[in-house]
Amino acid sequence: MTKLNQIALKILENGKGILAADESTGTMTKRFDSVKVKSTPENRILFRETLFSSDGMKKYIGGVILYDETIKQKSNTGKSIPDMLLEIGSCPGIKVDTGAKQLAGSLNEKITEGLDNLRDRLKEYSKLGAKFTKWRGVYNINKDCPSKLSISSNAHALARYAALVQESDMVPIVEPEVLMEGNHSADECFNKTSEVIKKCFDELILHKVDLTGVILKPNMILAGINSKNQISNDETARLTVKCLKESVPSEVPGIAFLSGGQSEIQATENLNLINKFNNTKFIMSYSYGRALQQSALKYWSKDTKDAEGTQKIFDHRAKMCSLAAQGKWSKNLENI
Ligand code: 5MM
Repeated sequence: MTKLNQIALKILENGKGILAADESTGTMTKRFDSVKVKSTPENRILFRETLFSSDGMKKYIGGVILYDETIKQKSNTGKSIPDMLLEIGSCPGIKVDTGAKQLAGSLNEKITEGLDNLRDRLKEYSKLGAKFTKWRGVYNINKDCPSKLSISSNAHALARYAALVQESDMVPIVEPEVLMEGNHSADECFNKTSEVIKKCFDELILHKVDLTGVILKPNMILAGINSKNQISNDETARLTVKCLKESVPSEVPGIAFLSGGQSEIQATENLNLINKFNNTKFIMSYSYGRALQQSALKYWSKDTKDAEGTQKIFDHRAKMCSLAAQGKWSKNLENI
């Protein structure tokens, strides 16, 4: 077992998953605006530290994806955030892409940037304590998209990123997110997601990335949010497992889904069903942002000093996700 494979397994084994707390300042400001909290560096670390110091972190969160601002902040005990996480047995990770920009030559599609100086930035993050990283490519579905150009250029960027990350002895999370926006069918989501993931692995292999030291962070297979033909959670789970079984090389140790705008309960229920139908060797867990934090953020915004109450809500959500990652969740467990 390589060191990178060990890190990937430590993050995802035993029903643990990932907390995606890597919202850029712009996204965090939108989240705070929605609950009427001022988005300042102090408030951002206060909310995040409230989650990071909860009981549930030790039991259910194997890794936290941080944002550049957060990895350099200190906890109120004076410890660095990575040290605080390492102490409770959770791996600190870092988002290293610099965002999705307009892809030249495309019909309004995006290419994720951040390769410039990446090798040096990775050295710095590794010194700060990061054990893994994240890079997200985004794809829309409509009659012309995602185009071959967007599929191929994002896969190329993801592979170059992943190769550099492994060179720095960290585990790359490869996140190709096919968005839920639109009126496409679940079949179209299945076909496009399969094409996107296969292309990513073609490029990862070309760039000699060690697949045993990679975590894939994909979307689930869903109909577009504006589609009249929504599918059941059962169908989502079956199609998602089928897609990943056919598109992901067997060496990959783990898959950690994004929630992508699903409600907390839907993201939990779908993950649970995915694990019930999982006939692969992949660990199937979570790397949720909104589906782990939404209720906690709402509660916290009413009284930002009530750490205990906020943590109770976060711990419950994390426990439900962890049960779902083992196929042991059921709706009646939601009543606290
Ligand atoms: C947590 O949000 C992440 C960062 O987004 P921005 O760069 O736009 O601020 C995002 O990449 C996230 O990690 C994934 O999309 C998964 O989050 P969700 O909320 O979809 O589970």
